[in-house]
Amino acid sequence: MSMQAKRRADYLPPAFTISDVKMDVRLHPTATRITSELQITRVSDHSQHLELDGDNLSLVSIKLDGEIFEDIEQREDTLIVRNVPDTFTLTIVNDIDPQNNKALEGLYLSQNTYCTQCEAEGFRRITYYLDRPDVLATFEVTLHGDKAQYPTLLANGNPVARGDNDDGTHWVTWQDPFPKPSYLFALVAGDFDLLEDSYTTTSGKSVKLELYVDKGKKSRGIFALESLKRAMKWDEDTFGLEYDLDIYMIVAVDFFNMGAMENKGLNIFNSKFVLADQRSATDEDFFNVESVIAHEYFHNWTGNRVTCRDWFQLSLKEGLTVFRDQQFSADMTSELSNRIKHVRVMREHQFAEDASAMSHPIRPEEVIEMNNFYTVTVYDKGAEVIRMFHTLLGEDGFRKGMDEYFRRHDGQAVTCDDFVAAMQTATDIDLSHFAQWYSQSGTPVISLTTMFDERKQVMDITVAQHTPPTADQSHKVPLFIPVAFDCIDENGKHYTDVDGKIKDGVLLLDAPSTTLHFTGVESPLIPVVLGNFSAPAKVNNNLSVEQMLLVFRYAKDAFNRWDAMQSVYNWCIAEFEKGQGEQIDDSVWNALSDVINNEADNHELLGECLVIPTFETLCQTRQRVDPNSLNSARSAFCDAFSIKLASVLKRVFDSISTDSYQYDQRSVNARRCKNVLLNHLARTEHGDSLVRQQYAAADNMTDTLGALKAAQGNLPDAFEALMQNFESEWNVDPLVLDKWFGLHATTERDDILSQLSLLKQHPQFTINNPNRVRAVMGSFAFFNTAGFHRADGAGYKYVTDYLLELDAVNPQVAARVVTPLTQWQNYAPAHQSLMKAQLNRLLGHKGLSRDMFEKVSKSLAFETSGEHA
Ligand code: B3K
Ligand code: ZN
Repeated sequence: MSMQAKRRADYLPPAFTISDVKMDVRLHPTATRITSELQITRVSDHSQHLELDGDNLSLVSIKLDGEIFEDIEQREDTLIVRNVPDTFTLTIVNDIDPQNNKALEGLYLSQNTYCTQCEAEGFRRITYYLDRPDVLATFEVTLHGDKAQYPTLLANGNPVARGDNDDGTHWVTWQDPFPKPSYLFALVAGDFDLLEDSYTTTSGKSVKLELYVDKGKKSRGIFALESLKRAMKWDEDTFGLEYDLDIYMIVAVDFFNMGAMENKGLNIFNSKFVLADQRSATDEDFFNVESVIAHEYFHNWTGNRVTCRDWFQLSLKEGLTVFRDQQFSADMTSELSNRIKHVRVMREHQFAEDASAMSHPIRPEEVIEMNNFYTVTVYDKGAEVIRMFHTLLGEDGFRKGMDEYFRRHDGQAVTCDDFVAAMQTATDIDLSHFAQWYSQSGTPVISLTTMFDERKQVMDITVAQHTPPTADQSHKVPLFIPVAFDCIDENGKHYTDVDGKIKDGVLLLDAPSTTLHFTGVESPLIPVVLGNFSAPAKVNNNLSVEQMLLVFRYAKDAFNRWDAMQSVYNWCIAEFEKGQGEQIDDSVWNALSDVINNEADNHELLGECLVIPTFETLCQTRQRVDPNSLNSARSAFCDAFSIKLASVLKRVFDSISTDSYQYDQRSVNARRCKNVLLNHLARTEHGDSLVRQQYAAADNMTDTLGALKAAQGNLPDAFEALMQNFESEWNVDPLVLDKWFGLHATTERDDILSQLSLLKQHPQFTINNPNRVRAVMGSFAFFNTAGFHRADGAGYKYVTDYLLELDAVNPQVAARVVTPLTQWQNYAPAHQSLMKAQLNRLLGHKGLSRDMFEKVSKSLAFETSGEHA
């Protein structure tokens, strides 16, 4: 197994290409036979041999233009076919073992369903191929399988023929007329319930919609199918993009490494992102189903019709498609809560990635294992970069740019530079400086300094940017940053600068710093920056807590208002860290009480504003954190908050009536607000009865889970009793039971490690199912601060022991769960050495996967200087 890094700079076009593929697949649990007939043409002028990728395949035979061909050499990951002509047909027969494929890449058999996952480099585990995204071919696939066991046989494209054999098997042939890279290949065989529907595009084309779910789960698929139709309509209305095949299929499976996969015409989904009904799914689950369904659908244009030239360009399709799904979700639900959701992801996870050894630009330069680069940076920061294009070009300019992108590149495999060029040509706006966002990693910090001259009534505000060095890049350049900029005085009057550097509320910062001048100023102005999170940056604004509260009161931008409250909480928690929590002035508590009173009817904003920043978010504004003292300070603040504000919290809680369950934005906001309030009230004398009442009365999973979360950590007896009740109700339904696994794994208790061991012995737990592993070990490592960061290091060791086991089964999932351990640089020296000791154990392990090797070795090689984030 090669541990060598590949570099973006070393890209070479392929020496051969494949135009058409004819595949025949005879399904068998341990010996599935693949016959693939490839039409190959030499595209370079030199006389290279043909080198095909292949991984874990048993080669049976190989023919060139129908004749047995023996001038070949099998190496570890490649098959070299020597002295081939310029154009020829290669017929390869090989066997694979789906049943023992626990890594869930390539073709695997789980719970009596065959399915595939080929992105990024899984097709080479099915057959020998040029497994790279810049080789595009049409596919015709014939599947053969036992008819009783696998009545459904699916592949990409349209079904063109089918038949039965005498031996109890049947076969179906599928044709996909759109040339595609191998990573979009898919097949499925199983026995499902089917939901059927249809959709007529604006231009009148009728598309069959099919959703395949586990037997008995049909009613839980209805929402996903409705979401799909909304996404199809939205993409036509917003971008003029229609679906292209006659049929669109989605299959939900229980064993899946990620959320879902956009295979052409045949999406495969983790059932977590398909199945939802009122009883079993929370409002958040419904939201996620709709957004993932849309995301995969939107890939049909941004990803499939126009694909990536090489994997370094991943953000070309992912950043853009995440942006598209975010815009869709905002239109379907609410702009504000969507924006806050995404900013939380950026602050909790992406900023942490930037500060870690895995730091990389949205277009990475160097990769050992591609699966490690499906990151919050490529996806979420990538989407923020597209959002900045949208800000710079405006709605119409952005649409023109997208039209130009499709006009130029439909049917091609292209680069991020091609995308920028299309945007630039269509709008005639120079994007060359802006494009540095593709190559520079790290989180820029925007700092504000003010100078007020009371006599002249003028004020200067200097806005400076600085990007601290990152693990992968020590030298940084100033970026082109759209900084939404507002300015208020203590009476809430808004000001703009005299030179007009702020245009339409946005300052385009393209230099290390710039100074804005304000006149007619009677009292110091308060800068209100980065409205709607106009750029993926941190802000150093040095506001006093009084000023933050004024921002909440007067800012026009709702995001800024929410953010101001987050800063107030951050400031309060810092006081508790210093041991001065008790001294927080009554005026602050009174102001918080006013906020709650005044916004009592605005359930959306209040619900968001009452969420105290998470431990992970707080870490991003602190250095060398002692996890236990920060966690305790946060908790002490939460106690003080709920006790001091108990009566107003209770009054607003009582004022929110939630009628019988509806999934619409008004009810979602009300439930959300109510559950956030319950969480605070759980720390008060009302806690026990309120939580038990809500659990008993709940007619939906949002309120059930809301009650459990409120009880967790605050009301141990109620928690224990309600969790038992929940388990007996949902024991038969592992997807729902994952919520219960996750709650147990994130509960702070002294015996948490023995609790984890019990969870791992639970009849529904299996190391082979990524959802279960994420629910137990992922939740613990990512979110159980007290348990994972135990001062004796036992939490780190527990996770490491498990990772050693998991890595041998499913390296991709193991390499995800190891992330918190690799972020040792966030913590105090004592924790750093305990964490590194476990990373060293991992690195010393014989047979460590490439996935783990890359993350662990980078993390251990990372030397931090004071300046690193
Ligand atoms: N493109 C897939 C992700 C594939 C991950 C491979 N390890 C899902 C998505 O982003 O839509
Ligand atoms: Zn995607």
